[in-house]
Amino acid sequence: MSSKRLGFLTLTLVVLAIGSIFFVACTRPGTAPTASGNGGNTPKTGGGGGTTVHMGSSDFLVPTTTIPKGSKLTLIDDVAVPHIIQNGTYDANGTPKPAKEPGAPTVNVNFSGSDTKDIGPFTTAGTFHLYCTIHVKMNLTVTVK
Ligand SMILES: [Cu+2]
Repeated sequence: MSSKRLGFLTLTLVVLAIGSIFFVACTRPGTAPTASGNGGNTPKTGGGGGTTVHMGSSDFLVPTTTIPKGSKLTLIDDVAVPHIIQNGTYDANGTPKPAKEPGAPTVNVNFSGSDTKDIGPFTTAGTFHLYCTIHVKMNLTVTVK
């Protein structure tokens, strides 16, 4: 009878182990690194123009974001990796195409790593492309409404 009890205990441990694996697997990709303590990468829009986009070691954590006309966009470098963000985009082949759309703010911002900077304000409605001149295919599309 003690072996039956042991079996139950083992089963319980296995279920707990599998459960925790699922928990980790499910929570990990969506929430991104929260080491910065900044509450994830979900773009937030608020009265103060507080839309944020996080950057990883070689990418924007979201490829697109939408902000209200007249507001700024806050870029947050989550890691100790530099980025140089300018107007333009990489094409499908990874070729950099510097370009500033009509109505786009001039963007030329250096991140030295683990820092946060505002760009804009974006005063014209439209779709604007930003890229990192260091990291190939590090593109961000900003839609201003
Ligand atoms: Cu970069």
